[in-house]
Order: sequence, then structure tokens, then C-alpha cells
Amino acid sequence: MRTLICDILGIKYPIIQGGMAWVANASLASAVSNAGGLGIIAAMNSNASQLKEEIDKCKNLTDKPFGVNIMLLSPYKDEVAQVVIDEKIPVVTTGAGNPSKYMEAWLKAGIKVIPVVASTGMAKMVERYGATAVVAEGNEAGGHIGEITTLCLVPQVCDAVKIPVIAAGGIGDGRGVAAAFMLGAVGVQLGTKFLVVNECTIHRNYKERVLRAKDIDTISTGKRLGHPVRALKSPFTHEFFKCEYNPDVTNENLETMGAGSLRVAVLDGDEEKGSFMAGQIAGMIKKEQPAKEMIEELFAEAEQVLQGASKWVK
Ligand code: TUI
Repeated sequence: MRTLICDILGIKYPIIQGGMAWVANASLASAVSNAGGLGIIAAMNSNASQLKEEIDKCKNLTDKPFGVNIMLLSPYKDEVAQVVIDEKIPVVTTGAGNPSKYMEAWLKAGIKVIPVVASTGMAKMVERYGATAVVAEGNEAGGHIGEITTLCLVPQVCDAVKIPVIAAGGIGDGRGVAAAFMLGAVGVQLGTKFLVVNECTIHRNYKERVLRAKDIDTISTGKRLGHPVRALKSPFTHEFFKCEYNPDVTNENLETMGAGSLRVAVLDGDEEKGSFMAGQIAGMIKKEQPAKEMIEELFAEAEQVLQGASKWVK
């Protein structure tokens, strides 16, 4: 199942691991890269020295390429944008905003830039700025999300740009990978599925919550703040949802409520205060396994599905 994106990124399988804040560390990223995908370290709200430390760890754990995700709502985005240049990181993905301000410097440094977008407009803009590829992420995804579903977004982005498109949001098994290819994507980005691989170091409670989740167990909150977030339903999302629809609660109060909620989910497994971000595919995730086994199974299944597709054509 080699595609164009494998050659561009120097990887065996056309899969990128999502740059999940607090989750995507050196342990997870190196495991994914060692398995033949593209592992990603999330810069999230790290400052330059914290990010550099994680990059150093990852370099010690793999000799394969790995990338860094720059989250554009981060207060440290300027300094971490420079770290990826200094550290000669081969691939940068971005999320939660418009990366155009940094793209010229990254591209000049030889970095391949793959912005995560949630609309055709943003896809076209980053293409104009020289993006190597785009990740088109649908509303089924976990964390910060756009409005449009993967099924509608991916083909529209494929029609809108000439650069390769990687599909994300709602992909959790080989059927999803096969469907993404049928929509025109040349690769996939998965996040939620990586939450339960052995090398993912999140709190046990987080993994258990994903493994127990049913199809309708996620909810999107925070639309009022302009950055909706999908997470597993919990006491935290229940309270947040109530406040979001209460006109007496200010946006500032809402922001304060959300701040730090992902960190306590990931590090402390706090069932009351934690925001357990996950995509709608959580309901399909039932087993823990090494990243390598997961990726190999994913593509073996996708291949099988695609080989069987000719039965639909007479
Ligand atoms: O970025 C993500 N997922 C994330 S970021 C994150 S950290 C966070 N925590 C709490 C609140 C907000 C963020 C958790 N999960 N996915 C990629 C993604 N990017 N999804 C949607 C977008 C996006 C949205 C707007 C990309 C560009 C964009 O442009 C808006 C504009 O015009 O600037």
C-alpha cells in the first residue's frame, strides 16, 4: 500500500500519527516511526527548551524520520517554530489555525510542511504558500475540530488543490483507510486509535475510557468560543456544555474552565475535571496492542477491503 506520500516522507506505510497535545510525545512518535509510519511530537503549549528535550529523546529512540506538530493557538508558537528549523526536523504539521506566517522560513529550511485544515479555503491558501501536502480533518476527529465531516471534506479538498491530501477524522480501521483512498486521499492521519497503543503513555483511566466508549459517547463543546473541541462525555463536558448555553457565564469564565482540562485527563486520569479528547471512532476501539501491530493490521485490512471492491462493479 505504498502511495505518493510514502516517497515524499520516506516512510513505509501512508500513515501519520496525529499531533495530539500532551499525548504525542517521544515514546509514541518513535514507536510510530519505527513501525513505518510518520510519528509526530506535539509542541502544543511547550516552550522551546521543553520541545527540544522531547525531540532529543525521540532522536535517541528512532533513526527514522519523525515530525513535529505546531499548535497555532500556543503562546509559544514563535519560539517552537524556530526550534523545528534548528533541530532539522524533516516534517512539520500544524493545527488549530493559519500557519502561513511561518511557512516561508520552514520551506526555506527544507522542511516539508503539512498543515491540518478543516476547509477548502484554508487548503487553497496553504497550497499557495507552498505546502507539501494537507491533512483534511473532518468533524469526527477528536480535539479541536471544524464543521464538515470527513466524507464531505476530503473529496472537496482533493478537488480544490493539486498537492497530496491526507484524510483524518473518523478513521479507525482498514475500512476507513480504504474509504479515504476512494475519496481521493493518498494517506491517512489517525489520532484516537493511537491513544490505546502500548507505547502511548497517557493515564490508564484515559485508555479505559476510550476502550469502553460507545458510538455516541463523544460530544463537541466550545463552539461559542470559536474553537469547538470533541471529547468523551464526562462530568467535565456536562458542566462545560451547561455553562456554554448559560448567558450569565462569560467567555472568559468558559476559557478558564477549559484551561488545563486535557492535561489533567492525560497525566492524572482525573475523571471529574479531565477533558478526555477523542474522536467519534472511539466506539470501535476495543484492543490495546503495539503500534507496529496496529499499523500492520490496519493496512492488511485496507488491502483486503480494496481487493474485494471489484465485486461491486459488473
Ligand atoms: O488542532 C487540531 N486539534 C487539536 S488542537 C488542540 S489544543 C486545544 N485545546 C483546547 C482548545 C483549542 C485547542 C486539541 N486538538 N486539529 C487540527 C485542526 N485544525 N482542526 C481544525 C483546525 C483548523 C481550524 C481553523 C485549522 C485552521 C483553521 O483556520 C482558522 C483560521 O482561519 O485561522
